[in-house]
Amino acid sequence: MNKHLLVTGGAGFIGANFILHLLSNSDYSITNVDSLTYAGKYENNQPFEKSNRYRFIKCDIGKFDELRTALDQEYEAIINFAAESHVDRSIMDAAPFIHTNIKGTFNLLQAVLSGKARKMIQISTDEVYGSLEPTDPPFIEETPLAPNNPYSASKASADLLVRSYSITHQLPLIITRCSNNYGPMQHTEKFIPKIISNALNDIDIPLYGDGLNIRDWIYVEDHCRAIQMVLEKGAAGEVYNIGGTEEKTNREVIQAILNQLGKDKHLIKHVKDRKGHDRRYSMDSSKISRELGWKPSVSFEDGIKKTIEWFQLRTHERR
Ligand code: NAD
Ligand code: TDX
Repeated sequence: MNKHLLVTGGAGFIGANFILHLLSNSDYSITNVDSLTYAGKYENNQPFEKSNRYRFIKCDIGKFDELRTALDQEYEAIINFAAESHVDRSIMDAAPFIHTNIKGTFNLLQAVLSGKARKMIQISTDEVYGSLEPTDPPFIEETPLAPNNPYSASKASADLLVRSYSITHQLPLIITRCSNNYGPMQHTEKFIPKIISNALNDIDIPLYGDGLNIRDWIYVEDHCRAIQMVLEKGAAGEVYNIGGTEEKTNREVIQAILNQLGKDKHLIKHVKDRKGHDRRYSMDSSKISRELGWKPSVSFEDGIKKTIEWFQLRTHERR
């Protein structure tokens, strides 16, 4: 018998890739709840819209009255992707981040507490650990939380709520913390899609500060595989770090994409740095590797090729 999952934020980048992944690699049925903000795209769900294992409910997880419409059955698990996810936006206006990332997570925990789901997986981020210097060892699950911007602070707050419900109410809750994702369907406000789409259109590519900030890049499909493993084999109450083991400076990322596209580096435009810009993120994924047998399978070079192909195809289809 197939089991039913409640996926939140499934019209966004990682959520849509995750639903696509599960519909082809499992027999779960999926209810996708998404409020379709600027970041949630109906077209991301078109490939599976007609599947009889899929339904969509438009709802804001920050409003329990709206969420209730999706709680018409008991779910095997809630997988919470829904979030305001862009650091620059959180610097301009943190209010939606508090609403969705904190209040939304609280509402979902209340749903689990009232028996509407057997467990919940909170999709969190490496940013909750703060920033590393280039010579520091990578983040481990025990690294203290030290968020530096309103986005990461809202995600860390959600993680702490999840932890508290897990301990106080003994609920089977799991947190995953992943590094920077890239791949098909990512919003062009984020760094890699912005580089690709600007370069394809010969528009300047803004590079913040000295361009030497480091991110640990992971191809989205590798992240989706990890979440499925956590869903099926993860231990209640645990945190799992997930990283791509592909640390690159922002300059290196731009150069790799420009090389692939045969474009000139004159497109790079140095701009003012992001406020509170974290210097480096790096993940130690040895726990998920040791305990669940996961490791990344797509190299940065191959992942970038696939991502460029997806954006080229989409540009071509829109013409
Ligand atoms: P995204 O911005 O592309 O998608 C977020 C989705 O959530 C959108 O479809 C949006 O409409 C929906 N949403 C926003 N507010 C909502 C609300 N109140 N109710 C219901 N739906 C709402 O984000 P993403 O990059 O796919 O990230 C997904 C999750 O993964 C987030 O929780 C993020 O913190 C986490 N994460 C992202 C990355 C990354 O590199 N993108 C890395 C680690 C963790
Ligand atoms: O135009 C840009 N120029 C630039 O230099 C943009 C959009 C970004 N950058 C830099 C800032 C960062 O050092 O590139 C790096 C990556 O930036 P983002 O794509 O905004 O990602 P980041 O801030 O690292 O956060 C991402 O990873 C962790 C996601 O957006 C989060 O949702 C996730 O939790």
